[in-house]
Amino acid sequence: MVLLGRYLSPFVRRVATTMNLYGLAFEHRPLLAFGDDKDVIRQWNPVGRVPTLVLDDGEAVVDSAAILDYLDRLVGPERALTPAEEPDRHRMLSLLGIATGAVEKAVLTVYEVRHRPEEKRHAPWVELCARQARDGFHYLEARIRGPWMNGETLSQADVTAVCYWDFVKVANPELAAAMTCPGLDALSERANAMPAFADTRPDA
Ligand SMILES: N[C@@H](CCC(=O)N[C@@H](CS)C(=O)NCC(=O)O)C(=O)O
Repeated sequence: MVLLGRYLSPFVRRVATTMNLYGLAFEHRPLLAFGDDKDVIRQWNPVGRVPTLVLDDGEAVVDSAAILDYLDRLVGPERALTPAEEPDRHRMLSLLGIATGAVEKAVLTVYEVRHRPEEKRHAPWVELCARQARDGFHYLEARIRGPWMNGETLSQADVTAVCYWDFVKVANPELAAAMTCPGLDALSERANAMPAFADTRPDA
């Protein structure tokens, strides 16, 4: 399998980290979803976005949630980091949805600076995105129930929360500093001590 996209992308990183935790071998191609690389990604994904996972038969799986679901089915319910059974499953998927909403809003604050000239930025829109990101990460912060998000056992909630939180700290440090999430900081430190996370650091 070949994973397209840089680890600075929180969506790529959560896929790569999950593959590491599952012990699944893959080739990593750190393509940027902008510029010339986008045309390379378009060979497998018409919208040129990452992560895109190219399977051994050349078929591509697109969107990190779809890729995680594919990987979970590959390793089976006993090893999957997202529970297969209800009610745990919808609770986990809902938490992941909130986390993804929060980081998507943080990504927009970064795109605003990187891709829009200063005179064309709309401050109320940026502030709204920052607020949604803050509210989402504060929700995650309040949901930590032990050494890991769900208590004693590492789950997809930890992989996703850590990859997303680390992204904000690297890509928009001012936004991260304004949030104050000591629980997520501690979670990140614990997770990044593990090779599965350390090997995918966004700032590497
Ligand atoms: N919902 C998608 C989001 C993926 C995404 O936003 N990827 C960004 C990189 S962080 C991207 O490809 N941006 C380029 C673009 O949207 O054209 C997922 O979870 O995989």
